[in-house]
Amino acid sequence: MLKRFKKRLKKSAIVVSAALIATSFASTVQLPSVSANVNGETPYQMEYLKRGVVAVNTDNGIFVSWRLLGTDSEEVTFNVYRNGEKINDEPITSSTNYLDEEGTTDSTYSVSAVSYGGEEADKSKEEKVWGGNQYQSIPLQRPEGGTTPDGGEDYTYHANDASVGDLDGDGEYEIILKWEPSNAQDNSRSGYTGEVFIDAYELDGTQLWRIGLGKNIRAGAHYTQFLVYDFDSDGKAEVTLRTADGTTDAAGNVIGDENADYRNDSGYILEGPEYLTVFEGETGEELVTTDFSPARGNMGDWGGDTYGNRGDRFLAGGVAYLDGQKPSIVMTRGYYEKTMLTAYNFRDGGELTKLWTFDTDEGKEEYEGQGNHSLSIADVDDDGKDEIIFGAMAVDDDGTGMYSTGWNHGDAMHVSDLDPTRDGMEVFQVHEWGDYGLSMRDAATGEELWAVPTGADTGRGVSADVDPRYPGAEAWGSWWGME
Ligand SMILES: [Ca+2]
Ligand SMILES: [Ca+2]
Ligand SMILES: [Ca+2]
Ligand SMILES: [Ca+2]
Repeated sequence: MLKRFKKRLKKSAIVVSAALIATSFASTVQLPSVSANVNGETPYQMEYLKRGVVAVNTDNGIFVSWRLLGTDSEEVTFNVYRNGEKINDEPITSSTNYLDEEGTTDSTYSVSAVSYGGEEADKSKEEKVWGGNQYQSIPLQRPEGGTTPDGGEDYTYHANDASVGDLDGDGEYEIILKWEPSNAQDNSRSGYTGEVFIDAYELDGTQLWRIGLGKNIRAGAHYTQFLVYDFDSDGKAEVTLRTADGTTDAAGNVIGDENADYRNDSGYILEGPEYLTVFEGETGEELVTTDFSPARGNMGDWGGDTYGNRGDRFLAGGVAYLDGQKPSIVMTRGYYEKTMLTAYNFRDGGELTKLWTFDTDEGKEEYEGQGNHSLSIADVDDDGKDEIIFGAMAVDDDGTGMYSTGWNHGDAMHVSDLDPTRDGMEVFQVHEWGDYGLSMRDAATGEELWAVPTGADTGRGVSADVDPRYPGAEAWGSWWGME
């Protein structure tokens, strides 16, 4: 199949997109095993989440959907209630949704699970139908705009990246949102930027708090990422990110030197301390701050520039169960050349403990230039501990290099059991330069399964099961400028 695909590529003058690669994949995606949990052998910390019932209006009635929980038995069935009255004749056995053709937008819905012959005592709370549309509008509190110090350029704010977590431990998610100023800059472009803010909201739009990152954190897509997770296992999620002198928590406490201003004449911040702070999710208050790792060091060491185009590219990389039991924090810096990752724990005692740092300058040159703008966390060698799949390379749970394919950086990647006919997981990735534009590999070993040379920056790509005629996932990518 791949050979045929390659042949077709060579013949075509321009392939813009949607090169659907039909593969010999089999069967459907497996749900995580829940039986171990039911038997009391919970292998790792899980989020405590409620059923999450959502009801939306459709042309055919009210569509109700809800969560399957990791603690549900494999035999679990469900009952759906409209205005307090059960509406399903038979228990719902094969899905976590229900279309109520008799429902109206004034109806309310709740769901209960039935396990081991008994209905759970605690039915979900009554949920209203989402408006007349199939989405929920959540009001936000937009920060006031401002003016930059270099000649008075005005800027405004727009909602940017968001994450979710249960900040207050009630089993329902809150939304954590980054506000980006209109003068945010890519690392490659100079210029002062407005301050970056992080907000938290209840799902009804109630604002919980706001953190201001201050003038020593530049605004742009690659400077501020954040993790939201319950890192200390108390049932409530924390928020952690890179901070600097002048960052102000939601209670008004200033981290570091509130008067420091490390911006240079081009608006870049290339000196001054950098911190890693854990904020309490419920209040937005600083819990602990430590020196940020991976540290900046000499900007020139990160590759071919000294203004941070390579050395100031971060990922608040991921939440990884590095010990197989509890979550750890993974932060990264650099991916075009020099590449570093650091893992921390935030656990009992409220301290941030550094576990390890991976540094390509320590004899790992083959890992340089392999990382993506994002990463995936997965237990690819099936030892119960998570690995970090960072673009074309992988780092083991203990911070040692697992492999580097050498196929180079790319913008998009998917890690899953994409080919169920093979043991374990596979990685599909697109690449910006090098031998391949698209590649599929064994996630644990990096072994090439198939790859497609495109001769071009292959900027976008996806792998997912979009066509039931072919088992497993399909994969496709897009690029310009084919020979
Ligand atoms: Ca909550
Ligand atoms: Ca917590
Ligand atoms: Ca593993
Ligand atoms: Ca597989």
